[in-house]
Amino acid sequence: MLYNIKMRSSKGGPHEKGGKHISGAERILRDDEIEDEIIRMYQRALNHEKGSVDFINIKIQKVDEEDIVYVPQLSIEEFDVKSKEEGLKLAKELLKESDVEEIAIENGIGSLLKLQDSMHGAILLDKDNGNRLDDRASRGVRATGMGFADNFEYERIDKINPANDVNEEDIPGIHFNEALVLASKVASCKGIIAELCWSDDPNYLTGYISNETTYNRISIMKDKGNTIGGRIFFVDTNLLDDDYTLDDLIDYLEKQVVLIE
Ligand code: PML
Repeated sequence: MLYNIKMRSSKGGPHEKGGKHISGAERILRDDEIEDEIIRMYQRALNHEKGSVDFINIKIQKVDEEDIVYVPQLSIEEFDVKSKEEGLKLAKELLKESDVEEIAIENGIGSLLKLQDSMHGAILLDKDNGNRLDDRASRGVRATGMGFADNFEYERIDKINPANDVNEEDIPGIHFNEALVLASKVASCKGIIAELCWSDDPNYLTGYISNETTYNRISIMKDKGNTIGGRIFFVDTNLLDDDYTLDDLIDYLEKQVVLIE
């Protein structure tokens, strides 16, 4: 039996009542793995670099095995840069190689740089003209319902980046592992051709550009101390039609359970 375990924490009340998002995590686990993970998530919510919380929600939901889709993990490329400027320049090149048009690249990076607060989910942008496609304002579209098919991967993939001066909640590489799982699910979503992301954790400077095959990890994409991060999903609207609409694409991101192999 498999279960989806989700944690979200905030300050100033629950997210839906205007609380500020502090942290979130998600796993898909067997029943015998749940207890330890709940304690880890609770501790992680309590001890976060972004500050103390007054709301923690931990949800456990059974997953029907016949509803699971299995998709491959993206391959990983690592780029070591010396500054945010170099990182953002490289990000633009990688997005261009991923078939995102210049105007959409500028809008995507500009949208993240202009955020006044971190978003809970992602902004969906048209990869050709850079127009925003979702109507979710600062909430965005949250990709959820994913995990490694083999949870041992969370311990095995250990890629610590010295640029990030963070306490990784006793699980080395946790940011990376979780982002890799999310990006692999997003890459499997019909219509999405690329993703841009950097973290809202003030001491975590690494970000990535992923596309349909590769997770391109860039060592520095923002200034140290910056608590604002987010995600942009670039959508090829030519792949949408009456049988597969933007709502179907969003449903896949939000509801389809996906395990990464
Ligand atoms: C996040 O915190 O959600 C973003 C994490 C980005 C991880 C980048 C990496 O280490 O590869």
